[in-house]
Amino acid sequence: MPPPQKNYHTAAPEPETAIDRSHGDFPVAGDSDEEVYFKTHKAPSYLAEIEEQTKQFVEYHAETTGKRIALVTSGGTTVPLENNTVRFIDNFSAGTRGATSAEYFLENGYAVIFLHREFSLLPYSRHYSHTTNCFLDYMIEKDNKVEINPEFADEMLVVLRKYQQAQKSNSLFLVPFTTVNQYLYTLKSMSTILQRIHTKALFYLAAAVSDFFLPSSRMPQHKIQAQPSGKLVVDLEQVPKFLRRLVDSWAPQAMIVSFKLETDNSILIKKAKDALSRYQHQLVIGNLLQSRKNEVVIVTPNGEQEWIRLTEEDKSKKVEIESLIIPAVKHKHEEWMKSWQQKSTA
Ligand code: 9Z3
Repeated sequence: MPPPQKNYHTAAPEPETAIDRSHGDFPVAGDSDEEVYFKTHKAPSYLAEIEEQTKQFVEYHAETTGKRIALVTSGGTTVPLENNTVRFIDNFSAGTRGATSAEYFLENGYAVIFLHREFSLLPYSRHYSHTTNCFLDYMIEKDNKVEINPEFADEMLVVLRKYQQAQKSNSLFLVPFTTVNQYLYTLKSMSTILQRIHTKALFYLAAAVSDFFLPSSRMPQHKIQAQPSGKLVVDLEQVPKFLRRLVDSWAPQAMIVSFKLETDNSILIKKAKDALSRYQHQLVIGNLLQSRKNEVVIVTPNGEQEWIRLTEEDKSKKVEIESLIIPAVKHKHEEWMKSWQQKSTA
């Protein structure tokens, strides 16, 4: 009797074509950089709590409002150089793009998870929290009481109403991070939770995440002391390219929009295209450090480029470029959702 058929097979090579082992084995397939990263770096202690709150937020909108959810990342990241951190490396981002975009997502009917660098700008309060817009300048004293300066009151009322509406409708969920490690862990957890709403999730990755970090295995516990050489040499590693994982396994059905920041105009479009072909996501918004508040370019995987620019008239009316970016992104998101629908009915 022939041996019972096995319902699995192995990938063992046929004896006649077997690899000549005398030359030594191929290296065992290694973990990806992201896997190594998560194995060798601890999750922030508060992560479980944030996961629980995120689940509730996502569940609420999935069950009650049916809104799409935009996960907006915003602000810079710090790269600590010591465990008890006295020194760290940081970057310029104040979170203006992220905070402003979050407001326009809310206005365009989205619920927003705002994953932001702690103490960077927040939606709505950003109008009064920056050093050039100190909230105290909006106040006056009258009859021993504090009042809003009538000059600004109308404008403030508009912002206040929008802010309260976002709160009342439970449409804005604020989640802070500080370090690259906290950012990566939180993004990973949230994207997995957002799988619940499939294509209705949109990632808008505006945070300026550091490309380099100091692995925890090499991080000194205490403040770095003066060196005999008189120099401080810092040996950083490359932050793993997590975007690929986000696209192919953490949030495979979500629409993913990343930003590409350059300072040299001549390489911006090429770098945006490279990112799209490398990570296989849906949209890159390119911007230059110098002109980021006045123009951006939206680049799609099929090579289309759409510049969004503020006109002189827009600028004089204080139009914010995000008020033009978000409807364009929303439109692309709608196309993305439709393309999935067509796939599933085909
Ligand atoms: C951006 O390009 C944002 O638009 C800015 C916004 C950080 C320029 P602000 O906070 O600035 O409003 O002052 N964000 C993404 C920057 C980035 O690090 N992108 C990575 C890259 O360029 C890809 S994820 O390689």
